[in-house]
Amino acid sequence: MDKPKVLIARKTFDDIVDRLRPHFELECKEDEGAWTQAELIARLQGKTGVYITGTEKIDATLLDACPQLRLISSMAVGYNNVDVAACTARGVLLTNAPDVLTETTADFGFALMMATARRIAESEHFLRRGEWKQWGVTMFAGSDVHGATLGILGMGRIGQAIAKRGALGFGMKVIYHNRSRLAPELEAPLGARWVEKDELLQQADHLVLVLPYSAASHHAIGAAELSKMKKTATLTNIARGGIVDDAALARALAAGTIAAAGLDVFEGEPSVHPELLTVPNVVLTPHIASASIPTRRAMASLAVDNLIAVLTGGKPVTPVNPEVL
Ligand code: 8YV
Repeated sequence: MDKPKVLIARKTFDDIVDRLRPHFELECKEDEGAWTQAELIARLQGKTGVYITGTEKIDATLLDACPQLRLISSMAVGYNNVDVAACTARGVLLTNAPDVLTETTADFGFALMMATARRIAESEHFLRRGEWKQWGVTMFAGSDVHGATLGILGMGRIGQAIAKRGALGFGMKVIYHNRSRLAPELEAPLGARWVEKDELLQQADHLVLVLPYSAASHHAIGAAELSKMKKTATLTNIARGGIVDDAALARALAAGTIAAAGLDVFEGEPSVHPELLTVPNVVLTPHIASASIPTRRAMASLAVDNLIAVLTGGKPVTPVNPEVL
């Protein structure tokens, strides 16, 4: 019997991909970067499974053009690039990669928040430009992280891991807003308190966004929300572009509505709003929060586990829409 055909739509770790070879006939993207949508659809012809990242767009048009596709295995935890309802309607299973990236992503979120509060990138650029002629008492003086109020919008696994770092490592007071409250036994060790969104905006010294992107979270932080924050506050977004209105944020940073921002994700990335590139009080990174080698390997490995399990007749490890099974 012919082996099922699987497309590896993004270059990934060769030794991990090799685990698929005994089971499947593979076609692999050989270079970095993504195929165009038309090319992705062309390559998917005849494929039963596909390995994707958080950037490939899987929509009804693609699914209708690839009727033999049964499994979409993503190495990302977030899946706003996939139309899950369209998958489910066509009996296509989606699997994602939760848990394996939680701690690494929380490390990065905390690092980005600290870099933002302590003006690390801004001062480094100043030094590289050769502008450091003398030391000054308030030169690049920022705000403290230890003992400050950490606000978290979206208190899932990554939000809780950031709260743990703040509360236990830096003596921060933790407040959060989420659709549902954490169980008391999860709140207690962090001293975390659920608050309304407005209170979160008003009280946080450092606000970190860790909520999934959806129509409901589109522009959850815009001009109105930014105007409720403290002038000394920082905003860190490691969640998804589109949760923040980047144009409004650039204006708020220029006007001093808030002190600074750290952004790992952008609306329409890899494009970045041009005004964000010109304001000094923002730290910009190219969507790398989960980018440690061990974690990227674990994410790839989980995606491969899902492909092998599902397409050899087993149970998915981390299904998003198990109702199709
Ligand atoms: C990924 C992410 O690096 O997992 C996610 O949702 O945003 C990142 O960890 C990216 O999507 C690549 O798949």
